[in-house]
Amino acid sequence: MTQSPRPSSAEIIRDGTWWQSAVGYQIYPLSFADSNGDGIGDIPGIISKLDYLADLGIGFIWLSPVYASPMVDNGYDISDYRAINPIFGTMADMDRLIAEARARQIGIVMDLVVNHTSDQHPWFQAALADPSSSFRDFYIWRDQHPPEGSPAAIRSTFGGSAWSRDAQSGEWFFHLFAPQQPDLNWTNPALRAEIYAMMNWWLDKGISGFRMDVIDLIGKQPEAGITADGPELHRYLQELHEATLTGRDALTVAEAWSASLTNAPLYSAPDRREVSMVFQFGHVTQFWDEQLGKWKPKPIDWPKLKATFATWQTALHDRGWNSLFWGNHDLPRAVSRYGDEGHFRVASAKALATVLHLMEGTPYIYQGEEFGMTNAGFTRIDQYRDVETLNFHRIQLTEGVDEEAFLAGARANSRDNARTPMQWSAEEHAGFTQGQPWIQVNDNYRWLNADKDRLDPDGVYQRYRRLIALRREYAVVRHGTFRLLLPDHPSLFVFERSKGPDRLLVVANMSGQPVILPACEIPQVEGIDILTGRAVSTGAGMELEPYAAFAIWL
Ligand code: TEU
Ligand code: CA
Repeated sequence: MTQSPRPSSAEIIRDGTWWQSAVGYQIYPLSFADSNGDGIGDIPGIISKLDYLADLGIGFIWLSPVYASPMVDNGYDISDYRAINPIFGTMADMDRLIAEARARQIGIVMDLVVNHTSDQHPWFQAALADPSSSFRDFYIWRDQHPPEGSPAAIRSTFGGSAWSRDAQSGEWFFHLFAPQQPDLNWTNPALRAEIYAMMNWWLDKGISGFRMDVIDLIGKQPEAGITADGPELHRYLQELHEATLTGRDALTVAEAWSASLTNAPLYSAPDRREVSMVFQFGHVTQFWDEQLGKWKPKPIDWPKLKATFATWQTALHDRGWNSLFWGNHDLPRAVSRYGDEGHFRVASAKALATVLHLMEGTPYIYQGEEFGMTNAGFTRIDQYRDVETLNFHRIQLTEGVDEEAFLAGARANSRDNARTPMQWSAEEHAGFTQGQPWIQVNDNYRWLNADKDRLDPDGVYQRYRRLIALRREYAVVRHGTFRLLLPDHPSLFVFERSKGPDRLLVVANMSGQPVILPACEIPQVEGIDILTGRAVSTGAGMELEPYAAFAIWL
């Protein structure tokens, strides 16, 4: 048995880029903080919470879309890339947000939605008004609906055909999402030039980067049945980088549902000049049903989940860069999906944070995750607002799925689970708004809120705060190699990070049962848990409480 020593690594960050030591925080503006009582979160609301975020210690905000939009898909349908949606505020508010965030050393990362626009965008309006206009070719058209079964007969992510008819010209346009979100034609160099000019315009305003919405779809070739990962994808990304990012210290994160162990390094390899990192979804989709997908989730299988993380950790070490996340605005709440939202809510939220934040990569926190917010718990379809959920409700009921079965799937995986308002306090509407919230607040806000959790030294928020600080403090957390121990254990998540002489052991019980530490593989140490400062021991036969999680120097 050894007394665990402090590592030799320096406190000052000398390695890597700024985003390799920073933690991101995603804000879904509709549901974050409402400043004017209309029930809708807004930019002044975000500004009022910057001190909260600075205290948490985050390095940048990923801001979901605030651009002008008819809000068919909550802003992922943009009608003007250079204007702010009035429900969120003004361009002056946006400039103030950028400046106020920067004053607190927080960068703003904008959502870049350039796979498609809104059908209300002037480009699409011009394309509709005059089929001979140069804007017609900014979008994707064909004369006829493709015959069923042919390669071009692609389905939309939100249900139904990906082709819709323009009544005036009789031609069909392509949309991988809602019909109100026509896909842009990236084969057109004039379109690409417009996008790059717009990106430079935002970067010149002082933002710190972009989260690139479904960017793996821009190389699509619908006629060949190719959507994700098309042959031109990486050429476009390299061109985009050259035209916008060269000479800037910006962060780019590519949302890529198609990212695989083989193609992920193509995006984020330092010498390829594409993006800083990808969001890959291996740990998400591995627990979806083969037929019904997210609407029929499988239970989490920890050995499989650990294997996925371990493979990605190893695959991208020195060859790319991982992004790390449990949730976002499209996914269920982390603690509800991977932990226990009931009896062990606090412990399991902390265990999830611990294992994720002590891996290599840039971690992202989704608003409310930092104090353990749970799924919406909606029981009726009229409580939902999300276009995807409402569409699939209609479609699946027509196909014979029964209402209760659909609602059970939605309760587990609807995007609205993450979109209920931030629970700031025990005040009415959780302190989110003085008015009527656009979507129902989770009933549990009276006892589950930021104010309450923050006061608890053993709460979820303080654990996140500590983990964020540790990433800045220790090079081994940022850049250490990863080694999974006990890969087959059904509930223990144990791994070692090492860099030079520094070795950190992370141990977590991801179950609601006490677990006895097995003798094999785990080194025997007694020492101080770097998360809590309390004494811990990893001796064989030691009992770990449900969802216990600690980290100790070897
Ligand atoms: O999401 C991509 C996407 O494909 C999701 O819609 C996802 O597949 C779905 O939730 C799984 O059922 C991005 C944005 O994050 C999402 O909010 C947008 O709706 C979508 O793109 C279109 O812009
Ligand atoms: Ca408002």
